Amino acid sequence: MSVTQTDMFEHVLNDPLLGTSIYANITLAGLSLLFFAYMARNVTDPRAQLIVISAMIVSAVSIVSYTGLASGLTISTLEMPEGHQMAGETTELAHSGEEVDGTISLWGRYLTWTFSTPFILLALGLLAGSNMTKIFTAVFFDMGIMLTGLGAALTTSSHLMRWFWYGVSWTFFVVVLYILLVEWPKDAEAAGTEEIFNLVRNLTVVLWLGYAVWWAIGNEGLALIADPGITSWGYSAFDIVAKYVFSFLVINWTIKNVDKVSSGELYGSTARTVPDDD
Ligand code: RET
Repeated sequence: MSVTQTDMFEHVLNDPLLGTSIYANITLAGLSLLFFAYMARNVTDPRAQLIVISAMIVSAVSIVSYTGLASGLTISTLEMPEGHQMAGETTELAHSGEEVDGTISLWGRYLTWTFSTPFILLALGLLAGSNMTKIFTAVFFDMGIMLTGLGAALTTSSHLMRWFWYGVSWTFFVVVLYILLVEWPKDAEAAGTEEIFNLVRNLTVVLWLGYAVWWAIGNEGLALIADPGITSWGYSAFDIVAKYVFSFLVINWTIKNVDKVSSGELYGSTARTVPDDD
């Protein structure tokens, strides 16, 4: 039997674990957006506004992401290749009790992380007073992490190729980690924002490592956690902290320290320095 989009929609609706992992985040993202808009209502400095907007975009993309999952649009049952722990597995549809081939993949997550996570990095880079080159590099490699992660999730031709994609994704991740752990701390120190930067940077690094490990042990990886509902709740829990708690910390600090971010040089390149008049 082939699985339709309606099947996936109904399955999410009738599987309490999987369903709540999705609906809870739509609710939280919506409430966060309203709350952040209220918090930042008096911010007029454009650079502080850019930090606030970046953080808010993360929640906005999250609503899109989870709506894709809730509607069944970005969920599929995938038949894993030979060698994979879930090869030959079937899934019982929650609404009909019917057994269908394959395991459930919430691949829409990886697709939409491509559009949400760059704004986490933009907020971090702006807080650190980074120049444009480092922000651009972090954003590009970050998008690479997510798109190759999508490749890993959707590849059904070969077990090895799934892990090859995973490895490629990690090489992109190493570049982002380097910027977060080596480059931006220096910038943040120079900008005098190291306290908040280090706090939200630590939160980001720990959680992002969590996502990468979770993929490896979840139903799409080694399937040490074979239940798609539990796998999904893991990401959903990470999302709550990596998106809404992160954004709250960033926005709350920014509205109280507008002076510290407004003077920063976003572009920071030598092209903008005015030559001495002699
Ligand atoms: C994947 C699998 C392939 C290897 C690596 C991964 C890393 C994912 C990360 C995700 C962060 C997501 C966030 C989402 C919030 O909107 C794609 C799981 C390295 C770091 C912060």
